[in-house]
Amino acid sequence: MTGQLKDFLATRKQVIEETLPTFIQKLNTTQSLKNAMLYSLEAGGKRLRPVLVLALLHTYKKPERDGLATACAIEMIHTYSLIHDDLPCMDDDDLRRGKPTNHKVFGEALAVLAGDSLLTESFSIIVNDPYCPSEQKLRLITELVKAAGAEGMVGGQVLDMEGEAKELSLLELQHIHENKTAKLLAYSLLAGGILAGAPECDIENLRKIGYHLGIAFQIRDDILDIEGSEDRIGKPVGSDSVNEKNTYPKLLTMQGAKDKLNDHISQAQLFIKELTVEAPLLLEICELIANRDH
Ligand code: GRG
Repeated sequence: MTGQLKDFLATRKQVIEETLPTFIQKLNTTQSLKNAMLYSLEAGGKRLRPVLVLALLHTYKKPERDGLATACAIEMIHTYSLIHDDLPCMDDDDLRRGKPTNHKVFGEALAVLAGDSLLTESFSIIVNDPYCPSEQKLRLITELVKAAGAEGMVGGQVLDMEGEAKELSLLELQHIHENKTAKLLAYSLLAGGILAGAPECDIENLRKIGYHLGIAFQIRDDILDIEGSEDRIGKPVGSDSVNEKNTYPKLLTMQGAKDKLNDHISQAQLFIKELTVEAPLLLEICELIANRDH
């Protein structure tokens, strides 16, 4: 990773981490709910999705301030999905981001409600963004619903649950992860493009880049569940195999999964080179996704 990318990631992560709690602190609601929301939001994480929004504004030489609210809204939706995914009725995990999961600290009922609030408030954050024109807000929200709802992440989670302990084809696995993981990640790029006023041809390219990066991100996740270090990923390794999950290494062998990951990264980089702007930062982020260790 070049010093420039390292610096970009570190500085933008800090801005996002300073801004995220401000949206929760100002809510006029009970402190116990705010505490449960803040606990998971402040538990760390790579902040990849919000950083991608800011990277797009940077790429189009637009003020990053214009993307900050949407970036935080996406991170809140991502955090809600992790809280719900960890619940006993889903993956039943005790550790997330190196800390006890939300329901272990606050109980199941408050964990469900903290997730619900993070999801709902994220829409309010976009609607109330003072830097974003109304037509952009409408488009941002329409696309967000497609990425995070029944036609996206939630639908993907259901397919994933239904596929457990069944032998899936590669196409079926791809379909699950396109919905469960890739669509929200792709939305981060798309939202950045919309906020930056990118031309329509670029917006369509950003969807393709997001698809390939999202699948690559998931393949790397599957690989890390076998080869990763518990300290780095913040949760036990080997849980996919215990939960009889269908994963890329299981379907393709470890080498096959690594080859597939590289194919998706190359595809993403090809589409990045077709954008109407030079995007060295995005090219480097592709490498980061391919090689991440957490
Ligand atoms: C419960 C509606 C609902 C959806 C859950 C995203 C998801 C769907 C579940 C998470 C399970 C999982 C391990 C998915 C694989 C890819 C993924 C989203 C990993 C976690 O994202 P990171 O690595 O996490 O960006 P950090 O902690 O860095 O933010």
